[in-house]
Amino acid sequence: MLSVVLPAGWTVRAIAGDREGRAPAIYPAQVPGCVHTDLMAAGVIPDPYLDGNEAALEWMYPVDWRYSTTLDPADLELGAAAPGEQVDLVFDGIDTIATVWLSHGANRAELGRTRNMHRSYRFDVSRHLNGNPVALEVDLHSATAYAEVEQQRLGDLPGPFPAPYNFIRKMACSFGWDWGPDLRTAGLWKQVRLERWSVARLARVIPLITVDKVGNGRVELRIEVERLDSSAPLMLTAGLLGQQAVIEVEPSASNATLILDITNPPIWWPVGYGEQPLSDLSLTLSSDDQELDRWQRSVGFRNVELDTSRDEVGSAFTILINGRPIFVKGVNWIPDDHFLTRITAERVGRRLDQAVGANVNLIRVWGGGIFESDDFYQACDERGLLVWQDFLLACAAYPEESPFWEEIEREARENVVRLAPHPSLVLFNGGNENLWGEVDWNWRAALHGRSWGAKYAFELFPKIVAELDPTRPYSDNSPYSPRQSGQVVHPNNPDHGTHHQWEVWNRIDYNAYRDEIPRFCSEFGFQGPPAWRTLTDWVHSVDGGPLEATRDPKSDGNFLLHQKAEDGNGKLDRGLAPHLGVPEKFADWHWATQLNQARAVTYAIDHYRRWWPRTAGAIVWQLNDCWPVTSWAAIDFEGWPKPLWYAMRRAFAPRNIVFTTENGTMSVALINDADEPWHGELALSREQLDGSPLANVVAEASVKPRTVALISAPDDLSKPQDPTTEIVVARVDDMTRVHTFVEDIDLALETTPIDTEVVRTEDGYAVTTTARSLARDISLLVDQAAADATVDDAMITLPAGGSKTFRVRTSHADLEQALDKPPVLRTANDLRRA
Ligand code: BMA
Repeated sequence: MLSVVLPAGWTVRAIAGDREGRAPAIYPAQVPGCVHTDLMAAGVIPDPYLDGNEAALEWMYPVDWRYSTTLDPADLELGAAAPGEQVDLVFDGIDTIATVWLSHGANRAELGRTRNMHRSYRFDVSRHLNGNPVALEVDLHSATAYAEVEQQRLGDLPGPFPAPYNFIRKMACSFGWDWGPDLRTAGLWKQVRLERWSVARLARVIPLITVDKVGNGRVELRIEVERLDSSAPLMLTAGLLGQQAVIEVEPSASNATLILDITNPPIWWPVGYGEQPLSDLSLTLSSDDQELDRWQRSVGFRNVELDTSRDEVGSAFTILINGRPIFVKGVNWIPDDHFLTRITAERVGRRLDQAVGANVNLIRVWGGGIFESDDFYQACDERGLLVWQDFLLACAAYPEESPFWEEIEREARENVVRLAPHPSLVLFNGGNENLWGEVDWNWRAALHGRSWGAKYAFELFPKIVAELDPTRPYSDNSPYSPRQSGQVVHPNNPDHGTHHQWEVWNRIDYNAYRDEIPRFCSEFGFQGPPAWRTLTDWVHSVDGGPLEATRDPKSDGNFLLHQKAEDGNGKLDRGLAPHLGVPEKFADWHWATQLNQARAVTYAIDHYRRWWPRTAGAIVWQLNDCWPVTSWAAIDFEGWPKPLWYAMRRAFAPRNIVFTTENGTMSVALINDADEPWHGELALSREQLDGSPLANVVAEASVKPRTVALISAPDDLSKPQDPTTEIVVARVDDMTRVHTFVEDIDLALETTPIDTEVVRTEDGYAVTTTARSLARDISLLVDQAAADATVDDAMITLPAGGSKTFRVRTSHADLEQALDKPPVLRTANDLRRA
C-alpha cells in the first residue's frame, strides 16, 4: 500500500449563493481547513470571533463553495494504476454536503456525493488516472439549504434552537449553541489521500482487549480485508509485547480473527489509580511474503464494567475499571475551537494537561460536537483520562427516515471501530438530553406520534456496540434511568442512573444542589465570564472603544453577542444576589461572577463526593470553550484558567474536607480518594472573623482508602452566638477549610483583611498574603498583570493569622506594583465595598 497525502495547492471559490459578491475571486485554501479560515487568511472576512463579526457573516450560510486541486501523478509519485492495482481517493472528513468531481479537460466525471461530516469516504479512481494531471473538485453545497430542504421534506422536529441542525449530519454546534457561535463552516476538515494497492488491503481492524480475573490479557483482533484478487493466499501477522500470532485468510474469505494471549501484561489504570503502560500492537497483511498493508496502534490492558444494578435507593451508575469502582471526577468537553482544523495535537495536549491538573479523571465527549481526533484519544490514553463518548445526537428529536438512519449507522460503525484501540475509552452513550427532551420539553405534542429518534438510542447504537465492540458498556442517553424490567422511571430521576442538574443555573439558587443525591451527575454547571484579558482582547464595545469604558458594558451589543445563554446575564445577576450581591462596577461584576461560578460548582462537587459511593460521579459542564465567550467553562478559549479551575482542582483533590449540614446537624466529611488510609487530627475551632477563639475540639481522623468519613461537630462548635461575625475552621494536615454561617452579604467581612508582600524571584514573583481577619477566596488574576503570567494557586481562604504564598511566573520585571492590589489581587471581601 502506497499512501500519499494530497499536497498543498488547493483553492476555494464561491460558486453559488454569494448574492452580494462578497467573495468574488479564487483564493488559496488549506486542507484540512474550512472556508472561514481560508477567507480570513485571504483578508476577505474579518476574524469571526472578534466583536460583532459573527453576526456580520450570515451571508455565508447560503453559499456553495468549490475546493479544487490538481492530482499530478508526477508530484504524487503515484503514476497510473498498473494492471491488478487500485488507486483510491480517501477523504477522512468532508464538511458536509459535497459532490466530488474529477476532470480531464472538458471531461468531468462525478465520483460521488457526501452528506455526513462524521465519517470518511473512499472512491476508486483507478480508471481516472492515466498518468496525466487530473483536476479534483469538491463542490460543497450550503449546509443550511440542505438541512432546510430535509426539514421541509420530513416535517419539522422539536429542538432547542431554531437552526435545523438535526436535519444534517454535521456537528450540531456548527449552527451555534448556548456557548458557541453560529458560523456553519464548510470545507475538507480532515486529510485527503490517495492510496494505491494491489491484491488486498486491511479494510477494518478491531482490537478487543480484555484482562481476566487473574490478570492475563487477551487481544482479539477482528479483521476484515478488501480483496482485488479473491484467490490470492493472504497471511495476517500480529505482534505485541514480543508475541506473535499468524493466521491465513481462506481464499475468497474476507474476515479473520487473530488471538494474542498475553500472560500478565502491564495493566493500564486511570490517573490516580496507577500507571498507564501502553504497548505497540502491529498487524501486517501479506501475500507470498510480500507485505501488502500494515496497521499499528498503541494499546493498553484494562477491563471496564458499568454497574447499573437495582439497589435500595434506585439504580446505580458506577464505572468499574479492572474491578475497582471509580468515583468519576469529570468534565464535559466541547470542540476546543469552532474552527476544528485549528485544534492541533499540541493544543489538545495542553487542554488535557489542564484537565489532569485539576484532578479530573474523566472527559465526556458531548454529543453536540464531534468524534474527536485520534490525537485526542491518544492523549487521554497517555494521561489516564477516562473517556465517555456520546453518539452524536444532542438536545433535539432526530429523524429516523432515510438517509439519516443509514448515515447515523455508518458514522457510528466507523467511529466505534476507529476508537476501539484506546484504553481510555470506557463508555459509549446514546446521546445528550434526547430522552429527557421527549419527556419534559413538550416534544410529544410537537411530534404528533412520530419518534424522537428512540430507535437510535434503544436499538441501533446498542446493537452496533454489542456487535463491534462488546468490551465497552453502553448507556442509552444522558440523563437516563437504566431500564429495569417492568419499571417506568423518569429519565432525569436522580435516584436512577445519570442525572443533569440544570434547575440550578436556570431557575434556582445553587444551595439547591444539596437537596438531592444523584447517583451520578453527568451535567451541572454555572456560568462565568472569560479571563479579563480574553474578554477585552476579543470584545470591544459596539462603538469600537474598550468595553469597560462604555457606560453599561453588560448591555453592550458585542458583549451580549458573546453571551449565548438565554437571559444569561440575568441568571448571572440572580445567581449573585443572595451570595455576593450584584456589584455596580463592571470590573467588580466580572470578578464577582467568576467567583460565584467557582463557588457554585464546587458547592455541588463537595456534596457529590461526600455521598460516595451512593453518588459515583460528577461531570462538570464544561471544561473548555470554542471561542471567547461568557460560558460555563473552567478554562477560556485562550487557555486561561478561570477561578473555577483552581477551585475545582481543590474540590477534586484526592483528599478534601467538606462541611455539610444534614437534618440540622453540622458534620465534617473527610474524603479520602487515595489508596492509602488517611490518619490525622481534625482540629475544629469556632472563632471570630478576627481569629478570637470561641470553642475548640480535636478529633482523631482515620479514613480508609477510597472512602468518606463523617465526623459530626458538637453543638458548641456548630451553634454560633452571632452568625455574622463567627466561623468554624477545620484543619487536617496542611488543609484548612472555613465554614460560614451566613452568606457573604450578611457576613461582617473586613474589606481589606490581608497584608501583602511581593518579592522578586528567579522566574517571577512570590506574593505572600497574611490574613488579619478572615480573607475569602484570595486570587491573583494575573492575566491582568501580563500576557505571559501564570500563578500556581487561587481561591484561597485564610482564617485570621493564616498565610499563603502564591508563585507568579512571568518574564516581566515591572509587576511589583500590580500584584498587591486590584484588579490583580482580589478577595471576596473587597466586593463588600463594591
Ligand atoms: C446542557 C448541555 C448543553 C448546554 C448546557 C448548558 O443542555 O447538554 O447542551 O450547553 O446544558 O445549557
